[in-house]
Amino acid sequence: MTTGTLITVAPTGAESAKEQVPALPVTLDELLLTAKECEALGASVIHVHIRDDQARPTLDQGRLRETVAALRESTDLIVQLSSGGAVTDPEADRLAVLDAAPDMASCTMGTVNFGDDVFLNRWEFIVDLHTRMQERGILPEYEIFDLGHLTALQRLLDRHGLPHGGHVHVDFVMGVPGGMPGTTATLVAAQQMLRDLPAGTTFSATGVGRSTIAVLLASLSTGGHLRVGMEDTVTYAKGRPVESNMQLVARAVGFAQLAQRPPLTTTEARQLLFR
Ligand code: KMH
Ligand code: ZN
Repeated sequence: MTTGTLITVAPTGAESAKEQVPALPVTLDELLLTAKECEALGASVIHVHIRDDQARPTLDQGRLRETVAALRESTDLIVQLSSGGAVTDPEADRLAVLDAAPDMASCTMGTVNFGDDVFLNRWEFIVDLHTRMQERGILPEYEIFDLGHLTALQRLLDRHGLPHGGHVHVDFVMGVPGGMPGTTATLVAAQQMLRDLPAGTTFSATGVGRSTIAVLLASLSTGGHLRVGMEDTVTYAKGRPVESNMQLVARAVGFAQLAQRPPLTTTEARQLLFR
């Protein structure tokens, strides 16, 4: 059944440098302003990476807690912390992200080449993340960078049970150099593989870089949801840098409305994910 569109904004990420992308929100104030404006436009979930005073990616526990509290104070967005961090972050720090008690956290379902780097996600680490989230009532967003990650997710759920609350939500992160391509054909293949996952599994999709628009359109037309933001997209169109996350959310909202799948409110998003 086709529903409205869950729009997740991923405003910062861990990959872009502030010097190269000045519009990137890196301070708490910048993040809060972005979050409020994106919520007003139609976002209902925020996928959060934070930065230190030098704008470098960090998993500092104090800052994470402060960020979760401030987002809850200023917005009604569902707060999803990244447990992926940066490719250099140790597993212990990535697990400790859960101590900041977000509503959701990402859980990447396998190792993937990531440009010149490797984004390492060992099986035991994935199991640890999944079971700790189960125990603490944090809803995972299973990040799928390659089709085999869906097979790993099926194995995880078979062996270790459903997430807390029972709803399974995945996010296809497409077009990472080393992962699955951001094409309509690949998204359709990924969506077909969801048949092997529990009934009612929902998916979002995001296309990194040049695959942004192809993935956005494919996701809307196959009943999927959307993730947009400067974590994945820093060029709006050929030769035009993204001016703000709001520009990307506004574009996604426009496409969703054209598809007659308007953005879910934060209340509707909670009903979808936490029912
Ligand atoms: N920064 C990437 C290495 C996540 O947030 O969980 C991992 C990432 C996925 O962004
Ligand atoms: Zn991320």
